[in-house]
Amino acid sequence: MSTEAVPALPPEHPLTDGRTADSPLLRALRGERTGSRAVWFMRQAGRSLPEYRAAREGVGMLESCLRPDLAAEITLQPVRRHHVDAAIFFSDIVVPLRLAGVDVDIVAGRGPVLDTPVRTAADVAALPSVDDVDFTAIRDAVRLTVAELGTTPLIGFAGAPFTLAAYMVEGGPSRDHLGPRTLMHADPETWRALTSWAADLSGAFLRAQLEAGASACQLFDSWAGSLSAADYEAQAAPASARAFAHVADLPVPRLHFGTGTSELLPAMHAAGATAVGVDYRLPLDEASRRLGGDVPLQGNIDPALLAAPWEVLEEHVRDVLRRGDVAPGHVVNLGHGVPPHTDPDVLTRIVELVHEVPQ
Ligand code: 1CP
Repeated sequence: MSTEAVPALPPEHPLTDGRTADSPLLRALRGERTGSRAVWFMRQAGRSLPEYRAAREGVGMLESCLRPDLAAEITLQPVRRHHVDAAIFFSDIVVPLRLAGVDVDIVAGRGPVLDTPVRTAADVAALPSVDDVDFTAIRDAVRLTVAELGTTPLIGFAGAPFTLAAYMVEGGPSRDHLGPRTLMHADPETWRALTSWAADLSGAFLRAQLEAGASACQLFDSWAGSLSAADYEAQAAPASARAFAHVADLPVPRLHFGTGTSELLPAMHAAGATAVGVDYRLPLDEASRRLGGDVPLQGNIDPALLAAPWEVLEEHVRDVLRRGDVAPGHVVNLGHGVPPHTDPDVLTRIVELVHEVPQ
C-alpha cells in the first residue's frame, strides 16, 4: 500500500507545479522571513483605477463578476500597475448568492441589496440547495487569471457566514447589524440554519477558486466587529469554522479578516485560519501578542493615511513594518479596503517602499 498522499490540487495548479510556492506571499504566510516582503491591498481592483472604470463602463457589478474575461482583466489591472505580490480575485461576497439563485443585486454607491430578506425559519427553509450551485463562470475566470499571473499568486475569497447572513437578514447594507444580532438570540435555531447554509455556500465558492488555481484564500468577516466576543464565539465562529472546513484538506494558507476585531483575533484564528488579518485599530505587535506570538499576520496601514502627505504616510508604513516584524510572518496590507478616491500612485509608491525595506 502506498503511503504517498493523494495530491488534493491538480498537477497544473500553480502551487503544485511550483510557480507560486516560493513567492513572497506564500513564504510570509508560512511564517518565513526570507527574501522580499509581500504587499497587496484589499479592494486593490476598483474605483481608484481609471482602467477599472473604463473596463466597467456600462456593465453592472454582478454582470462584470460573472463575465470571466472581464473578471480576469480587472483582477490583473492592479498587479500590472502596482507590482503587488498578490492578485485578489475580482468578485464579491454576494456573487455565490446570485449563482445559487437568490435575488440579490449590487447597487452602485450602496452595495448588496436583496429583494426578499431572509428572516424566518420558513425563509431559510426556502433557500436553494447549495449542492446545485454552478461555479463554472468562477472557475473559468480564475483559470484565465492564473494563466496570466505567472509567479504572482491569486488569492481567492468568500464572505464569512456572519457577514453574508447580515446582508441576507437586513436585505442590504446596515450600520449596526441589529437584524442579525436580534435573530441570533430570538431564534437561535433559524440563525444556525442560516449561517450553516451561508458557510456551505462560501465554502464551496472558496473551493471552486482554489481548485481552479488560487494559491491562498481569505474569509472576509467585515462586520464581525459589531459582535461582542461572547456572541462572536457562540454565534459566528462555528459557521466560519464550517466554511474553512470545506478547504482544510487543501495545502493552501487560510486568512481570516474583519474590522473592529481587536477582541476577536484568537477566536478568528481558532476558527481554522492559518493567518489573521488585522484592521487599522490595533498595532500589529499587540495583535501578535494577543495571538500568542506564533501566527502570521496581515495588515494594517490605516486607509485614512493614504490621503495624508507622503512623509506622514511613509512614517506610518515604516511603523507598520517595524511592528509587523514581531510576528513570524507579515503580509503588508491596509487595515481595510482602498477608499474609492485614493490616488493610485500612492499605492504604487507604498509597494516600492515596502519592497525596499529589508526584513
Ligand atoms: O480588489 C478587490 O478587493 C476585489 C474585489 C472585492 C472584494 C474582495 C469586491 C468588489 N468586493 C469584495 C468583498 C466584499 N464585498 C466585502 C468584504 C471586504 C470589505 O469589507 O471591503 C464586503 C463587505 C462586500 C459587500 C459590498 N459589495 C459592499 C459594502 C457595502 C456595505 O455594507 O457598506 C459594496 C459597496 C459592494 C460592491 C462592490 N464590490 C466590489 C466592488 C469593486 C464594489 C463596488 C462596485 C460598484 O459600486 O459598482
